[in-house]
Amino acid sequence: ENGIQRPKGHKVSFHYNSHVEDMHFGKTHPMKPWRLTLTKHLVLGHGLQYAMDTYEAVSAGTDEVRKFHAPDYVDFLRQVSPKTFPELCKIPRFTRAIPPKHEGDSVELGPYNLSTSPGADCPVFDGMSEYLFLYTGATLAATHQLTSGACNIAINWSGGLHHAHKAEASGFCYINDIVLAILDMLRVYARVLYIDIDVHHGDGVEEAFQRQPRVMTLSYHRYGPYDETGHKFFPGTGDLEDIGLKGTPGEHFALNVPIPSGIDDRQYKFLFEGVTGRAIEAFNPSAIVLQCGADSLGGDRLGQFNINIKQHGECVAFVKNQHLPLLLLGGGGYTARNVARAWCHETAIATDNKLVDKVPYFVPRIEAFKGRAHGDEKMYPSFERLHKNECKDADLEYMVKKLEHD
Ligand code: ZLM
Ligand code: CA
Ligand code: ZN
Repeated sequence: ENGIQRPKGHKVSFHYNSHVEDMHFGKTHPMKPWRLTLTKHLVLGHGLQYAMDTYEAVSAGTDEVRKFHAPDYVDFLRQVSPKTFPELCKIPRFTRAIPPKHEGDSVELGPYNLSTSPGADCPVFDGMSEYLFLYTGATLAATHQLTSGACNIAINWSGGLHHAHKAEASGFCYINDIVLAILDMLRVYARVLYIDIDVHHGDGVEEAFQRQPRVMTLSYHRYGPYDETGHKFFPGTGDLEDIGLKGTPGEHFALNVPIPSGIDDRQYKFLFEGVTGRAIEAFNPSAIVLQCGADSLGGDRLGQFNINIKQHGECVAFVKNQHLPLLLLGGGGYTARNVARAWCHETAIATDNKLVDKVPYFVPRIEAFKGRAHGDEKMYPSFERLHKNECKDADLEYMVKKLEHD
């Protein structure tokens, strides 16, 4: 009676394993896997499971992860935990990866940019190894559903970790499930378009395919000085001029849309639909991967954009309307309640459903997460805190001119 129906004319598969929710990056670390609990409960509360095929994910295999990552890095990730970390750091094969110390370093880094210091972006935490291979397993299962033709849209909200490098963790990302998915898709599809609406630059994916004309990467992100301190917004790459590795076949097959803070719905829609539409026209992809990082929403703890869930969802709808095999992945998103609302809304878009205002079925309240949650996290407060910064249309003009030229 909530009116949830299976989509007509296409199939959606949803990949998830609740085990990833139990992980803790550390007390005040911005990445909170329990945002996936909220997402799951909203999806189930609305009855969206009846509109798709749902699959419990299993861990990715070592060999599957080695298709992109260095063998020694994969071995390290398989074995690492807070208990084993000090011993692993002494093994000669791994000590090569320990970066030199610099005066004034606040966190002590171990091999592969991993650390047990409290302030680290990529901490070593309990259950970490299981977590990494599970989110990767979910993405690979979703990919297989697509490439085998079992579905047209496959979803894994626990994936989309776009910063991980071949032999280095970066920005809360350890295994680059996106690169692994695209490598697998290239066995079936002639050309894959990767689109990234996370507020951060999708540097790991761009780097992996910078010489590759069969993959076009397109990232929309905050770019430029973070604040008055002059520090750049992470990861500091993704300039308009970065178009793939010069002198290789991959040149012109990377696109970057650097955006000032405070961009609103209308401006984002204009940029996203204009640039994505042209990219699809020119590249003629056989399949699309969309990283749906929810830290591009207004009010995000790390993000600096002003876009609403409605516009975020319209990006998904625009890509879906291309009627190509589509892999939908998560990514960033640090104000948990908004992440859940966005990804539930986008699950509804993928399955051609409209959600009712109230969740029809019982949904456990946030109180269930006491001890892990910050006191300020409530389930459904109104969505009002927007960033003060305003993005002037003129700030976007230069970019549109440049992109039109290319
Ligand atoms: N310091 N704790 C987005 C990845 C963004 C690099 C500056 C660490 C944080 C942040 C970690 C508990 C995606 C940087 C930051 C402080 C060097 C970033 C631990 C707060 C905390 O309270 C924190 C003590 C931590 C990290 C803030 N880190 C904010 N921004 C970025 C990485 C990932 O959304 O794109 C995809 C999932 N890192 O700015 C520093 C330069 C480390
Ligand atoms: Ca992005
Ligand atoms: Zn992000």
